[in-house]
Amino acid sequence: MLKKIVMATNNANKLRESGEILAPLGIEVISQRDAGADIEPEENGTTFAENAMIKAKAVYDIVKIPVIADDSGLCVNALDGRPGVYSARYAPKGEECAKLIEEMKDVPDEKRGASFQCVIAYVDDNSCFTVNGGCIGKIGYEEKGTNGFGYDPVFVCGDRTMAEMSAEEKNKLSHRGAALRALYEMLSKKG
Ligand code: ITT
Repeated sequence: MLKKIVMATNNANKLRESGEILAPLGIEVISQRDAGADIEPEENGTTFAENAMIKAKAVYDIVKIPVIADDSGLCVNALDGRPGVYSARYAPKGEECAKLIEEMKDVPDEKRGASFQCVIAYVDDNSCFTVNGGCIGKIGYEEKGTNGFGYDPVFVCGDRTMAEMSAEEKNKLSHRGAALRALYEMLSKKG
């Protein structure tokens, strides 16, 4: 079972969370920059899986050791699944929650369902595959909490937003936690 993996991301929060989730499973996550791949591939796919694979392959071509990439986003039922694959481009960083609250202001309680989705792509010398994870919740009416990143302050899971949870609590429930645990299962079978 491999012990070290490079993560193809420029998002420091994804890198931190993935490290926290995989460390107890015995896998160390190294940033693409520390592995010598300072790139930002164009994410021109139309699905999470396509974009995750684009990022993982681009970094693998440089580092030639096992790579994972995370493509993720928030899918809001009342918005027909938006912003989805375009979550990072929905609003300038730091303004995504305010914009979403505004767009959802007339949506009643029972129609505020949403999910976080995460696809992890894995690439090494002789295999490439993707695994998925999801987390169901609701869009809140105001931002709450200061932990996490992105849409966490408006994503209500149980009785709190993800930004009100500790990193450990979020990682247990999150789409990223689910996808990375599925990755671990796949790698365990692979040997
Ligand atoms: P890389 O492509 O470099 O990995 P990115 O931030 O551009 O970084 P994505 O294209 O996958 O990554 O966009 C994912 C966006 O979805 C991210 O920027 C957040 O706005 C949102 N998102 C994903 N996971 C999240 C989480 O756990 N909590 C809050 N928001 C999240």
